[in-house]
Amino acid sequence: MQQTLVIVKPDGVQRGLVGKILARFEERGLKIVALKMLQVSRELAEKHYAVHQGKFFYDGLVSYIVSSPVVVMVLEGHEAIKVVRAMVGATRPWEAAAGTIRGDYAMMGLRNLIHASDAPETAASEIALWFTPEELTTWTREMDRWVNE
Ligand code: FUP
Repeated sequence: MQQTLVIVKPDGVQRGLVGKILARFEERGLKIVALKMLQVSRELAEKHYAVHQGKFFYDGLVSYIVSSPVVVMVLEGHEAIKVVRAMVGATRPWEAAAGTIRGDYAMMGLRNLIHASDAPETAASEIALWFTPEELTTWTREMDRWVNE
């Protein structure tokens, strides 16, 4: 099973969309293996967005994610990275398809509600950045035999 990191960004928390977003992932069949709410430090934000350093939108991105608490989680499932990215929708919310999280709830630029890892390598490094190994649970979900064959 693959794991991916998802962050409900400040706009998602402020708009009261945490429950709706979590419900989508749970209903799809993804398993939550870690979940917490935190106020992001500038140091963590800079590490998370290191790949965007030097780009015109970098400063805004960092200031934005430290501006208000976020909810961060690790989701697990078959091809979880692709499945979650498809559910999140296009980076630019106005281009995101209806039915995706961004396409249903977001309108503009940085206010795109959610971050999701885009590849196995980034998922591994992002999970290690946001969670300690002790925070990652290993549990058996009873319904899994009905989700995964
Ligand atoms: P995504 O993987 O869809 O979250 O998008 P990226 O990792 O490429 O971008 C991270 C964040 O940078 C986005 F949430 C919004 C911001 N961004 C811009 O503001 N302008 C751009 O041209 C690209 C990204």
